[in-house]
Amino acid sequence: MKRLLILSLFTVLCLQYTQAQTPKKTTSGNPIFEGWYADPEATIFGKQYWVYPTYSDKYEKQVHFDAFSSSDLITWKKHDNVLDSANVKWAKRAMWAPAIVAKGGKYYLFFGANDIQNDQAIGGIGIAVADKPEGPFKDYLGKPLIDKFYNGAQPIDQFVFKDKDGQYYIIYGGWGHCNIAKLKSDFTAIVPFADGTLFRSITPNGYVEGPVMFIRNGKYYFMWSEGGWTGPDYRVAYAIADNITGPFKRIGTVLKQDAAVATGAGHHSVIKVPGKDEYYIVYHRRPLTETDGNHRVTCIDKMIFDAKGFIKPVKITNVGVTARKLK
Ligand code: FUB
Repeated sequence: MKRLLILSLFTVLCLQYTQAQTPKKTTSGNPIFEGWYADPEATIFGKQYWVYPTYSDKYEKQVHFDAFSSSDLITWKKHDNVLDSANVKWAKRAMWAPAIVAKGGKYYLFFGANDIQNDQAIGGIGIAVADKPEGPFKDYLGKPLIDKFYNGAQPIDQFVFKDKDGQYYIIYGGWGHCNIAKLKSDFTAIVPFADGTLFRSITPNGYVEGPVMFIRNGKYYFMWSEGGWTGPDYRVAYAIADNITGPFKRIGTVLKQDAAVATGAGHHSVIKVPGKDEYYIVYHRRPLTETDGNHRVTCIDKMIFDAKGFIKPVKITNVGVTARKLK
C-alpha cells in the first residue's frame, strides 16, 4: 500500500514537471488540428469556435463527419462522428462540405452526399438536425433537399446565409455553376422568389465551387473557389455587390498557394468576431510536395480589409493565429 502511494505521488510529480517544462502554445499553428480534413465550415456558437470539415479520403470512405471546437482558436477538441451515414439512409458516399446553422434551439447541418452526376442518381444536398453542436445529427428530411441539377449546378457545396431581413438562403453549386435559392423558414423546402423562380444563377466569372457570403458595412461579399481542388492552383476569389443576387463581378484572388508554405489553398469559410471588425479565413491546403489529392489539412489565417473595403490577399502561414477568446 505504502509503495503504491509513493508510486502515485512520483507519477503526479513527474506529470507536473513535464507540464512545467512544456512551453505554452501561443499560436494555433497550421494545420489547426491533426488529420486529413477539407472544406472547413467555421462558425461561433456562444463562446466557442466550431469547425465542421469534410473527412478527406476516397469517396467510398467519406461516410461521416467529425467536428472540432475551441475557446481560443489555439487548442481544438475533436468531436468524433457527429453525423454518420448510418443515420442518413440515402447517403452512401462522398459526404462533403458541411454548412451549419443554429436556429430555434436546434442545429442544422447541411451537407452534400453521393457526388451525383445526373438527375437520375440518388443524392445531392441534405440536412441533418441535432440538439447540440456536437450532435448526434440525424437526417432531417429523410431525403435530399436538392437532388437535381438546376442551371447546370451540381447539388454540392452548400452555404447557408441569413440576410438582414432574417430570410435564409442556400447558395450552392459545383461544376462551375452557382445558384441561390430561398429556404422555407423551417428548412423543409425551397420557396420561390417573387417572380416564381426557385433557383437563380449568380455564377461569377471563374467560379468553380465552394461559395461563401457575408455582409460587411451593408455590402454583400461573395467568395468562391477556383481551379481544380486536387491541383496546386486551387484558390479563392471574391466579388462585392449591393444586392444578395448580385451582379457579382470578380475583383481578385484572396487566397492561393505559396511556394514556401503549401499548395492548393481553397474552399474556405469566414469567421467574424462578434462586435468587432476582425475576420479569420479558415481553409484547406495541401502540404508542399504532397501529390495525393485527398491530403488536405485545415488551416486558419487572418483576413484583412483595406480602407476601401477590399479584401487584402491572405498571407498563408505555418504559425496560424494567436489566441482569441470570445467575450
Ligand atoms: O471535398 C470534396 C470536394 O472537394 C468539395 O465539395 C469541393 O469543394 C472540393 O473542395
